[in-house]
Amino acid sequence: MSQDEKPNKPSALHVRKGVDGGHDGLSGKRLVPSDPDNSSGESGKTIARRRPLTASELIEGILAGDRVLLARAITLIESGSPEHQDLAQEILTEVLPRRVKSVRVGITGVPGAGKSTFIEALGTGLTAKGHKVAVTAVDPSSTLTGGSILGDKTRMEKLAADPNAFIRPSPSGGTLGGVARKTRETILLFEAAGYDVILVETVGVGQSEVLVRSMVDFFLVMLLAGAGDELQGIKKGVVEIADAVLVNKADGAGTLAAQQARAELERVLHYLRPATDGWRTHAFHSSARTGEGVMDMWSVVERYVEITRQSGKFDHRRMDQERQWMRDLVKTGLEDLYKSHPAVRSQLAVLEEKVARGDLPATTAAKLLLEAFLRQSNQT
Ligand SMILES: Nc1nc2c(ncn2[C@@H]2O[C@H](COP(=O)(O)OP(=O)(O)O)[C@@H](O)[C@H]2O)c(=O)[nH]1
Ligand SMILES: [Mg+2]
Repeated sequence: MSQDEKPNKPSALHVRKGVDGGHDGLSGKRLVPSDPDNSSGESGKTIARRRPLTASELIEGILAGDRVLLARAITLIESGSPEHQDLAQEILTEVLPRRVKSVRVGITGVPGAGKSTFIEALGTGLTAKGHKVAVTAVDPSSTLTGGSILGDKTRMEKLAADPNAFIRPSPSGGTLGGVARKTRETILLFEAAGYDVILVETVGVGQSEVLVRSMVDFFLVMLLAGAGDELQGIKKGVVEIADAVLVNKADGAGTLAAQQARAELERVLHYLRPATDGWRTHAFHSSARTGEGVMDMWSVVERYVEITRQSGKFDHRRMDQERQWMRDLVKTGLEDLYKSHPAVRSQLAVLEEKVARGDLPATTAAKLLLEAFLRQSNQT
């Protein structure tokens, strides 16, 4: 984890070293003695730090909005240890029905589009309106590098110091699917801790966008004018999964170009099938730097939520997302079992080779492998 937290930044980062020494999104190990959101009473002191907490202590803490305990529970979710996983599942099961109603917004765009700056402006605007805002990210590069660049707090200094905001950088390590699993579960904990607006940032590189789309209610695609970026977004199909398209950096010398790009996108969107039934995707422009257009974007989200809640689409999508997620987990689990199965492993390479050479029909080989898998699975 290569976070560049300065040790003496304003306090309220509220995140601390994880229970297993794993990362919790920050390299700073400083505790925050006067955590304004903290109701556990002991969290500012070191006692809570090392002692493994029980599930019920964590559950109570999360439900009470204790940020320190929330951070620790997220660390459990991110941990690879089966023991931590069990504890995390116990916590999730317990808090699941006790979450607040939230709006989950995914925000994508190429690096440099201004996502973090936008989230800073939006997030502070929302906490000023009385919302509790949680921010996290899905960073596909973190699966390779083990470090996360998204959701870092360098561009979100005000928000990071806001007692009604909670920023958790992208989980790292493992497959993109693994990162997505952690992010999904983290979102559930955010909601249990009372965060009613969840912002999920991701970069525009294909697969991660589809993943984030599958865990949010509203999907915002940020584009830049010029650089053919608006066309890029269209070509990649990302605009097709957007509930709104936002041309950022509409300020100074960029104002006109942004307005033109917006108009151009609006024309294109007219011909696309909207990502959400009963909702028309429109293009907007903003300046995350000056704040212009940022809260207008939120009004669009609010309108969207109102319309889709009324039509039932909002709840339906959430239910579909949960179902689909479970199916994906089962599928991945089965695949893992299959691949690690001794009988399968002993034959796989040979059969694949035969199939590749045309010595054996793929169907026959697949049947043989599945039979080998089932035969021995049943014995154990
Ligand atoms: N002029 C201008 N610059 C911006 C705006 N939003 C972000 N930037 C700048 O663009 C760069 C990248 O912003 P960042 O938020 O880190 O983009 P991200 O990679 O999409 O998260 C930074 O230097 C920002 O200050 C904007 O609305 N107008
Ligand atoms: Mg960023």
